[in-house]
Amino acid sequence: MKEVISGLTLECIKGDISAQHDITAVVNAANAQLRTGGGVAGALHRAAGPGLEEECRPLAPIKPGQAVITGGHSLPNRYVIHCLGPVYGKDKPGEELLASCYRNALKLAEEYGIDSIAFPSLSTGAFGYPLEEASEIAYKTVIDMLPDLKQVETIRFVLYSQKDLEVHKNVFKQVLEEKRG
Ligand code: AR6
Repeated sequence: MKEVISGLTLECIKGDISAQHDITAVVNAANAQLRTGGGVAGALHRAAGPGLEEECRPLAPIKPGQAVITGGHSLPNRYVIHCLGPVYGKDKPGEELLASCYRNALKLAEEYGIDSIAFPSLSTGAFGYPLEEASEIAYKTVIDMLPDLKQVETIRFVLYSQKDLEVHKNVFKQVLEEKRG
């Protein structure tokens, strides 16, 4: 699903975050230590190679809601933006911390002149955030920021399964309807 809003393209697709060849910056669902892990972090660190963990070391630890940027190493992307999402039910307020991840990642993208950015569904794997709730926060936060973005032209959500993509599509439509009244 793809929509042009305030001149920017916002889309959601099924895919692997470590294989987004046409995107300048990919977002990592990081851990506080910015080390490799399961899910998204595992896929990105594997594809990037050991240089990514090395570059990450002096930037760690990060706090929930925070975002830091590194190079992409062997990934097809110039940059990786690492976000630490909240652990559901533990890091509070979860909604605000999750929204901060999306806001801080987009702020970094603007600072670095990044034209395209791809997000995974932060916090919805190992960190246990219910997908529907998390995706509502993601779309509301991103759509609210669109009018202020000068560098970013494309924002993509990459979902790992068809089921997750369907949830995202529905929430995306719903949030758009609410915003457009
Ligand atoms: N591409 C796109 N999405 C993916 C991929 C992939 N290759 N792999 C998993 N997903 P998670 P979190 C989906 O656990 O919840 C890590 O081990 C997955 O289905 O990667 O923020 C870190 O080290 C889920 O919907 O991130 C941290 O300790 C979503 O991406 C912790 O897990 C996020 O799942 C971070 O947990």
